[in-house]
Amino acid sequence: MDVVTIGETMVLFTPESSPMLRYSHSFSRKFGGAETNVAIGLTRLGHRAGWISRIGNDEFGKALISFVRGEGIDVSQVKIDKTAPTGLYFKEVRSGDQVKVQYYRKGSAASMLSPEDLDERYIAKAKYLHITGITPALSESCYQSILKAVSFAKNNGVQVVFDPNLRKKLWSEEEARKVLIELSGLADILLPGVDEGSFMFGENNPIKLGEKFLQLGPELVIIKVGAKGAYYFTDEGYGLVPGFPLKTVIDPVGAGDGFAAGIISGLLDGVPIEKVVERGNGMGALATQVPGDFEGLADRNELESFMNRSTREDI
Ligand code: KDG
Repeated sequence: MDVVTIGETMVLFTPESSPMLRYSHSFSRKFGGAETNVAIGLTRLGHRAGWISRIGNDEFGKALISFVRGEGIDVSQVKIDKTAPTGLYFKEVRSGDQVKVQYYRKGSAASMLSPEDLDERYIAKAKYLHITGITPALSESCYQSILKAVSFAKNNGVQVVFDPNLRKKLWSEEEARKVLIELSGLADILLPGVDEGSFMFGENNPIKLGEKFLQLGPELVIIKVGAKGAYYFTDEGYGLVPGFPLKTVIDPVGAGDGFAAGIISGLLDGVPIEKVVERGNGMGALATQVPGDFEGLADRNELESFMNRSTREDI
């Protein structure tokens, strides 16, 4: 196993007969969840990924697990919760940058995940443990599960990759800030957006943020600055890797997950840091070109040909 991830995947409905949730009377059924989006990106790039979660003992749970399994992800650590339902969410994208999401996930099966669900031997087999700030927001037992998974990773020399993925709809700002800073300090590799950094520290300058994050403990910090690309920071210095210019953004949801998949893939392949970040930028950019949270994630050939184009404006 290359990467193990933990979190909730939901059934996603997007409006069909009107772009607005309020007026649409028909919906497409899809799936979405930051952690499986990352796992899908990784399997498309040829890596092996496993997912830890709970799903409901319902039709949506069955559809969801078949789908994730079909993407080549190991689902042996996904438990079926007998009492709680699979979470749902609805997403409206009016134009590339105007997105509204409505969750129906309170008390969901995934929010029942508890530390007893985790098998240390399973996490120990991975090279990276990927976690996000969404899972600890779901419930106290999810928060405890994340702490436990991190301690299993640390006991076994598995590197922890943390993407803060701030979701203000899920918890209070105070709680979010406290836990996101705590988990940033436990990570080996940290992937915040500049907006998340400013939420955590009240600082908008990416260079100053990079220094603050490094002081918390991670050995590699990569700060996303939207279309401009991303800055990387290590003890040896920092640099900006420019993003790929795009003519349009069709659906920005999942771009950060594509980015994370590209970064972890580059690290697994041992390429130089600039190439790691470039791969993250490429996967993140491609995720925005197709409706859906992960549908645009590329395989290696698609990614290579996108990154090697002399002009990328024509995508
Ligand atoms: O990063 C994309 C995710 O936000 C999306 O797939 C759904 O996991 C999700 C969430 O909690 O919003």
